[in-house]
This record gives sequence, C-alpha cells and structure tokens, in this order.
Amino acid sequence: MNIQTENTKTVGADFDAVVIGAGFGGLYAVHKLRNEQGLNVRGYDSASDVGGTWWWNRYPGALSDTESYVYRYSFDKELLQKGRWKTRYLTQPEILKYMNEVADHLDLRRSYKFDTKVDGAHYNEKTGLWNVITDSGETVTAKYLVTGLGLLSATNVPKFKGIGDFKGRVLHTGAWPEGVDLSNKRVGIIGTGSTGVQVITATAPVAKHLTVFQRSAQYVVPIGNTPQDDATIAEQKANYDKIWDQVKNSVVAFGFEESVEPAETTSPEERERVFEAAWQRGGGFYFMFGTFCDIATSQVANDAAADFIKGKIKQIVKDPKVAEKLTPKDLYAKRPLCGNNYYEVYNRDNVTLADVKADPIAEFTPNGIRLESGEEHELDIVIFATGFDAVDGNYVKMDLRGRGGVTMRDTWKEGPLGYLGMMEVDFPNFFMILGPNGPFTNLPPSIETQVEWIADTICAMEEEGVQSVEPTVEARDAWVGTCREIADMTLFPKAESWIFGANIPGKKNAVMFYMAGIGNYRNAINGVKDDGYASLMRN
Ligand code: N01
Repeated sequence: MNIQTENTKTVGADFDAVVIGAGFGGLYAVHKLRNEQGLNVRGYDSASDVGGTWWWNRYPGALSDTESYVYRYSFDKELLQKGRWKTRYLTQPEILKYMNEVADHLDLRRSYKFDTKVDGAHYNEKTGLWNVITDSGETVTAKYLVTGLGLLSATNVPKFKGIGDFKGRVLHTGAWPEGVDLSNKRVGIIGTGSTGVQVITATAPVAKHLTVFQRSAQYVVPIGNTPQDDATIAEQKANYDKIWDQVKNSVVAFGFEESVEPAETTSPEERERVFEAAWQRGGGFYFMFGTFCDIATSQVANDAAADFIKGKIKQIVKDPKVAEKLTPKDLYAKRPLCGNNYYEVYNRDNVTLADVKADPIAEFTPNGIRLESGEEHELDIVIFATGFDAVDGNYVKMDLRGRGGVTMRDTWKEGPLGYLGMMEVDFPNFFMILGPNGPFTNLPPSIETQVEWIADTICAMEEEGVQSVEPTVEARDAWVGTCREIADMTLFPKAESWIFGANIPGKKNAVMFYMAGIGNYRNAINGVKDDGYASLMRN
C-alpha cells in the first residue's frame, strides 16, 4: 500500500479534503484521495464505525438484493480472492463484516472521527476553503468537500396522532438498535417497500402475532436466495474482470444481461414461459429488466408483467379477501421488490393484513394502533418500515452554503438539481457521491464510478494548480433536462414512490435519477473528463 505524507498540501487549510460518510462511498473516497493521491483527508460519520447504510439498517431480514459477487468493490481483488459468500445474496452482518475488512485492509479508520455529525459546511470565497462544522464543536477547513451522505439514509418517520401515548416500543428499520427481540411479541409493521418485505418475512415466523399495515399493495417476486457452492464462487472469481466489464457497461449493474426482447411483440404463451422462469430464478431487478426490455417503458409489457404477478398472488394467498388487498392497483413501476416467500406470509394464522389505504391509521393508543373504522390492533412493538427522505434529504437537512452564502435548501427548493449526480452550481470543489440525478442501479458500481471520477478530477486540479471547479448553470440545467427526458421515456414517473419524491408529504415531485443506465452514464461523465472539463468553471 502506498500511504504518502500526511501533511496538508493546501496552504492555510486543516485538511486537503473532508469526506462525510463511512459507507461504500466515503470509504472509497478516503482510500483514493489519501492512499493514492497523498492528500490529507479527514472523514466524519455520525455512526460509531464504518458501514454507512449497513451500519444503521440492522433490522431482522436485512440483506442486499443484488447478488453477492457484485455487491462489493470491483477494485478490491485481494479481498475477493479470500472472500467466501455462503448464499446468493449477502445478509447485513456479512456486508458489514466485508466493509470492516476493507477498512482494516486499507487502514481507513485512522482518518475518521466517528460519532460525529457534520451539521453544516460553508464555502469561504476569500480563502477558497470549506468550513466544516461538526456537532462536537469542531470546525475544520479543507479545499475539497466530498459527501457520501447516503441515497437512502434520512429516515422518514410519519407523524401519527397519539404516538407519545403508546406504551410499547417504536422502532425505525433505518436506525435499528442492538438487542431487539421480536420473539413472542405482538408486532406491527408499517410499510411494505423493499425494507418492509424483508422485515415482514423475517418477523412472521418469530412473532406471537404480526399485523402488517399496508398503504399500497406491492408487486413482489421471489428473491431465490440459494446456497452458493464452491464451484460457482470459483467461477465468479475466475471471471471477475469479464463480469465487471459487463456490469459497468450494463443498465442496472446487477450482474445479469438485460433482455433485448420486447414483451410487446412476444406471444402470450412465450411471455408466460419467460415470466415463470424468472419467478423460479428469483430477483426483482431480473424480473423487471432481465425478462423483457420494455417492461419499464411499454404499458402493454408492463401490464403483462403485472398480470403475471397478480395471478401468482391469487394462486398463493388462500383467503381471497386478503389476496385482493395484496393485489396492486397501480402499474409495475416502482423500484422492483423481491422477497422470501412474501405472499405466503399472509397464509399464516399469526399474521393480519390491515389495509390502511381503505381504513387509514387514525392514531396510536396506549395499547396499539386504532384505525379510522375504530378497529384497534394491540401491539407490543411497532416497526416503521416507512423509508427515507431519499436522495436530497440529507443535503437539505444540513446547513450547506456555497458561494455568497447560497444554501442548498434554497438551490433545491423546487426539487433537487445536480450536475452528473455529483456537483452543483455555486458549490465549488464540492463533490457528492450519489447526489441527485446520478444513475439508478445496483449502488456499489455507481459509487465506485463516481468516486473514481471525483478522484480523477481532484488529481487533475492538483496537477494543474486549479483552485476551484464548479459546473456552469447551462451544463447543470442541460444535465437535469436530459435526466427528465430519459425519465419521461419510462413509466416510472407514473408510479408514486420515493424515486420521484412522492413518499414525503409536501416534497416536490422531481426527477432525481439518470435512468439511461450505468454504461451510458460512465460514457457521459468520462466524456466530460476527456473534454478537459469544458463544462466546468475552473479557476
Ligand atoms: O422504503 P419505501 P423502503 N402510513 O419508501 C409506507 C432500498 N432498499 O425502506 O407505498 C402508512 O420503498 C409506504 O407506503 P406507500 C431500495 O432502493 C434496498 O422499503 O407510500 N404507510 C411504503 O410501503 C428501496 O426502494 C434494500 O403507500 C406509509 C413504505 O412505507 C429503498 O431502500 C433493502 C406511510 C416505504 O417504502 C427504500 O425502501 C431495503 C404512512 N404515513 C431497502 N409512509 C436491498 O435489498 C410511508 N409508508 C439492497
């Protein structure tokens, strides 16, 4: 390993770069900037150790729904050779263990202050430095500010009447404490997104009784989490370069070849055969993107996929009234979900489904939750699987101020913007990992792509003696326009989900992703670099 001098190169600054976050993004940024470029870097995380999302989301059943061999860093071949994943998907403890191994291997922890939240960061035009303010009272200065705040980490905790009167425990999946025992408890779960599906299937077998409070019924396909044998793993290791080449040039970066066959022009019998094979294989993104190429863009194809899943719900769920409640009424255009025998859960005697769209939650009572109809569910623990103020949530919560004191909150008051998913106008030397209008994919490959671009940009600045970079308004607006155009070619804007900010009351509906795939995204950002950063203002 090539750890160079720890002395700050930037005259008058405490550090060359501050990196916020110790998840996949932050850790890699510290490695690239400190270990490879010899910059003096300070990292912060409000958690007590590395892991980011996987430090916080310790709820029962938490796992990645990307296959194990592509839910990691592609650069890290040494740990890859030592790695042994037991199943097709990694559980939260396994991912956290991997991230700890990476942090040890690359000696990253010593650059971090943990249990320290960054409250704000202000750009000082006179010094050309960022003043980074933490909740420990410490303020430090740095030339570069790199944020790995997490795409899905600002928890959404809906406000319910009477919640303070509830005598039981209330937990959010995204801030899960150690040592929670759900066995033999009356558990209520609010929310049936990716998280809800995982925590519901894990809780049902252990709880005394589980009540699921479902607002929107969801399309859920099997995950297909099978054990991985040594031969499969050896093959994955041997073909690693080829696998990653495919991933980085694909659309969703999940490790499978996206289909090029349109469902629209495929016979109903053949569609049925392909959907059934995908159902048996497992995987949410595979079902949406690996079966046919037009499920996310053609209403006909979308209806075909939706009808197939609706048919499965009818077959699996024994009580027709419950099956009806579980059947989605909207199109199949949210982030695709998969689970471990999800619909089967509702055949269990100890599980009740409350349809809170038809009969909304009126209030929490001392003993549980009362619906508007008066029906009361007695509970010991209520789990909020209610998701996140996604993408821009953490940025607008933080006191971020760029040139002339302009705040990010103001810049994004009509919805988040962002250039290449990484930069913003009036925020010089400010680099977001998974900022707004970045790619919609399996996240580690996109994170890696962005961190490498950020590190290359910083490296070029240091070599050329550039003091500051930021995008022009024209470049930023053109990028946001491109993202809107691409999104409008898909069906995703027609479904209400966090992808367009629809899950947070009062949040403006805005485009938040570049939906043309990681391959096209990489070409676009590498084009900016190859063009000598012509779309950036450089001083
Ligand atoms: O959050 P969500 P999530 N009353 O917003 C409901 C990633 N992830 O944490 O649909 C009642 O999807 C809400 O209802 P509705 C992944 O990218 C990945 O589950 O808005 N219900 C919905 O059912 C995922 O997409 C993995 O009507 C309320 C649920 O809460 C993203 O994180 C695992 C409510 C929220 O679903 C977010 O998933 C887990 C209210 N007031 C998560 N407010 C992997 O596998 C909200 N809801 C890697």
